[in-house]
Amino acid sequence: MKMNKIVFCLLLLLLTASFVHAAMADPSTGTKKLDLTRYHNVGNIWLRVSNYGFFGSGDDIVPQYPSLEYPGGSGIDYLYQGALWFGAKKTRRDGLNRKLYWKTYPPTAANDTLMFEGQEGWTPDMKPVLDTLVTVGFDGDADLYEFLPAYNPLLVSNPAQAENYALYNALDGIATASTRTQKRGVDDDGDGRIDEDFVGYTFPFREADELPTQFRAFGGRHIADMPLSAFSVLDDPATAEIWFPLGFMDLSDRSFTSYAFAARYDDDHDGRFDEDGAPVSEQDFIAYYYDYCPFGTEGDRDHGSARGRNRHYPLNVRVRQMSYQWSYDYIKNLVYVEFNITNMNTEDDLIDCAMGIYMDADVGPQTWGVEKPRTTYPVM
Ligand SMILES: [Ca+2]
Ligand SMILES: [Ca+2]
Ligand SMILES: [Ca+2]
Ligand SMILES: [Ca+2]
Repeated sequence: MKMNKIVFCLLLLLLTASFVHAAMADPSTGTKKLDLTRYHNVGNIWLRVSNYGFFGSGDDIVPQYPSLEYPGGSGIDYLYQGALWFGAKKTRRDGLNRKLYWKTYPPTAANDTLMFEGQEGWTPDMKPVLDTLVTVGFDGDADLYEFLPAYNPLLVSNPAQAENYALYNALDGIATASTRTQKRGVDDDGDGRIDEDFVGYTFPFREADELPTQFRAFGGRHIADMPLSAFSVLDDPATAEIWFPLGFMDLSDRSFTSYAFAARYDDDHDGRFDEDGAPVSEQDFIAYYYDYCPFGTEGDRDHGSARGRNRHYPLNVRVRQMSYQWSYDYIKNLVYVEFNITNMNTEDDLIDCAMGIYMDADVGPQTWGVEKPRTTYPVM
C-alpha cells in the first residue's frame, strides 16, 4: 500500500513536469531592459545567468543560450529555466506606517479586528500581524517576475526617474571580473592600496565589530578611503589568507544613490575604472536586484504578462547575485552561485527566512531540427 502511494506520487510529478511548460523568459532580443547576455563558459558546464534571478535559456531558441549545457559545447542542456524564490514573515503596517496588531489572538473569522500601535485600547501585549510573503524571481507557470534590477521597465511610470532611467538602464546589467586579470589581496594597479576599486561600485565594509579583528580599522569605510599604512596588515600571509572583501561588504549601504552598482565606476578617483578588485573565479558575474523599488515608485512592482492577475507584497530585500566558474580540471564541472539577500527595511526584521531555487529541469539537445517545437523534447 505504501509503495503504491509512492509510485503514484512519482508518476504525478512526471506528468506535472511535462505539462507545466507554460511561461517563458523575456526574450533577450530588443531593448536592453533586463540583462540576459551573460553565460558561464570557461568550465565544462555552461549556464546563462541574468540580473533578475532567472537562469537558463527558457524559450530563447535563436540565439540559443547554454542552459546547464554539459559537457560544454555538446549542445545538450540539463535545464529549461530556473529562478530564485525567497520568503519570510514580515510585520504588517498600515498606510501611515503604523505597526498593526490582532485585537484578539488567535483571530477568528468573526473577530479579526486589527489595531495600530498607540490606538485607544491597544496594549503592548497584543500580537503583531505577521504576513508570510514569498517573492519569486520567475513563477514558471504564469509569466511573472518579482525580482527586478533597479532600472527595469516599470520605472518608466516614475516621472522623477525618467532622466536616470535613460542614463542607467543600459548600464544596470551584469558586471564581470576574473582572477585571470586581477588578484585578491594584491595591489593590481600599483597605487599602494589593495582591492580598492572593484568592478562596478565597491561597497563600504561592515561595522568594525562584524569584521575579523585584524581588519577592524576598515570598519564602516570604503577601501579606497583607507590610508596606505592600513594595508600593511596584509603583509602577514595568515592575515592575507582570510582577507575576503566581497564577504566583508555592507550590502545595506544606501550612500550610492545612482543604484547603478554594476556599471563601471572609479571608486578611488584615480582616472582608472575597476582596475583593482578581488575576483573569486576565472569568470565572476555579479548582478543586483530587488523585490521593491529602491526609488519608491508607486504601484505594484511585478513584471510580465501575468502581472494583472497578481498582487506582489514586497519583503524589501536587495539581492547581490554572484556566480563563479573555473576551468581547472578538479572543479570545472560546476557553476557556483551565491545569493546575498539583505533586509532593506529600516524598522522591521524579516523572520523565518527561507530560500529556494525553482528549476524546470528539461534534459535534451538544444535542437533536433529547426521545425520541431521544443516542448516535444523527451524527458530522459
Ligand atoms: Ca587604483
Ligand atoms: Ca590598488
Ligand atoms: Ca580607479
Ligand atoms: Ca569600481
